[in-house]
Amino acid sequence: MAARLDPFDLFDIRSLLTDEERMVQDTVARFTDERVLPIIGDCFDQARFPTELIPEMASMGLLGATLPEEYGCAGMNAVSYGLICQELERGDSGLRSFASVQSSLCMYPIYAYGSEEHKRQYLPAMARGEVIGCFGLTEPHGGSDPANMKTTAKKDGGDWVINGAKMWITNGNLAHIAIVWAQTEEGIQGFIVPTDTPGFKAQEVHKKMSLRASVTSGLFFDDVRIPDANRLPNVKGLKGPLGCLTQARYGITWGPIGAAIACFGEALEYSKERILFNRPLAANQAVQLKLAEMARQITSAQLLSLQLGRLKDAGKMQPTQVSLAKWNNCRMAIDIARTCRDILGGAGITTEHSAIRHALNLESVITYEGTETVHQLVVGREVTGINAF
Ligand code: TGC
Ligand code: FAD
Repeated sequence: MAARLDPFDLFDIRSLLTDEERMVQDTVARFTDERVLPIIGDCFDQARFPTELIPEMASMGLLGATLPEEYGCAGMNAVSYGLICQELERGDSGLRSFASVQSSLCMYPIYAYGSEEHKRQYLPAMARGEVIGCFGLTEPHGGSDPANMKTTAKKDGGDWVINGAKMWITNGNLAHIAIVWAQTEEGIQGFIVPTDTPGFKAQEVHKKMSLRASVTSGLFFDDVRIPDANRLPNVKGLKGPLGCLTQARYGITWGPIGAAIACFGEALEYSKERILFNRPLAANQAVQLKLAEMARQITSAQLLSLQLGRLKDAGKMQPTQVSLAKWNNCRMAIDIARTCRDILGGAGITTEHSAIRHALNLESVITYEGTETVHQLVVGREVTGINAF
């Protein structure tokens, strides 16, 4: 009889990875198993982001992982970055969120749009986890339409004066610097705002039922004055922040695969051990159909993200492809998490098991970085040629 397939890798995706990619995945997987999983349920209960893990994540090269070594970063490829996101989110979306924001939304714009001084000043310290960043794009009146930006930056001599507010900002109360997008007379521009600048305030969002092991904040700017040297000089317009989102959304296509695998693994074990009507739960056709569906969905998502990563490494990835994969993989994961919660019965409603925590987290993941509807409309625009926004 042929050897049984790995239920978490039915199409042997591992064999498509390079030795280096496998090593990255194994290293982060070990970190998640040994350092994240033992504490993350309590962190979620206590609404606490485990800041004590930041130095370890930094020492593994997980912050700004794809940026060049000359700036103190690990110089990994896009597939390795994706695997990092997958393994972190197998622990919790909050850990992956932290790494996404630091890497793709803060270090990337400094690298892509910043001056050489910006890169030398910030990137090595951010890779070491000594300087934490947050990314302020969304505003309270509507995140899906960032073109309608009300936060302004007005030139005053050699300075800029920023006024306005940003909402739902990951890492807001942890951050030493905020990458802030503001409307100027020359269109939207990005600014590096040290969070100790007078007039800047970060206020943590409480009562969250999702991403509880992550810091989410509102940012308020009341005549925040910064020098022109803090402006990102190499981009103007909405394509600046949207370019960062493409990087982060790419990573997010991988992350929910990890969350789905965590839930699937837990429900698989549980359903084999739980005896109901004199047989294991997993012996029922109705349950096997659910588990088989999960394996199918996970396999499809893995293939989608791997191909996306190969396209990205070849410099060919298109934003519409990222939208399709973000939509598909978030939908796949949230459906799996909810079904796993159901398979666990009453036991599924506490954070002793991970399904409800992942399901709740994925409510944010399917909303941030472009809601499911936004990504559907991006794909709709591509296939019809008609802009429905
Ligand atoms: P449009 O006005 O047509 O385009 C403006 C310019 O941007 C370019 N562009 C892109 N560039 C790179 N990547 C993309 N994905 C891009 N999409 C557009 C475009 O070519 C154009 O350039 P140019 O040179 O002609 O000026 O804008 P649009 O119609 O394409 O955009 C509409 C829409 C709705 C898709 C966009 O506004 C959008 O994506 N809205 C959603 C906003 C969003 O995702 N916000 C996320 C905030 S950050 C966050 O949630 C972090 S959570 C992180 C965590 O905790 O993990
Ligand atoms: P809205 O834009 O008001 O959307 C409300 C509803 O309307 C949604 O269902 C949407 O799909 C729907 N909708 C919108 N347009 C259309 C349309 N044309 N047709 C049909 N339906 C439509 N932002 C940052 O800038 N930085 C961060 O670090 C960050 N971190 C976040 C962390 C968390 C935990 C969360 C929850 C959000 C975070 N966000 C961040 C914000 C996030 O990007 C926004 O929540 C998201 O873009 C949606 O914006 P909104 O919440 O204002 O919803």
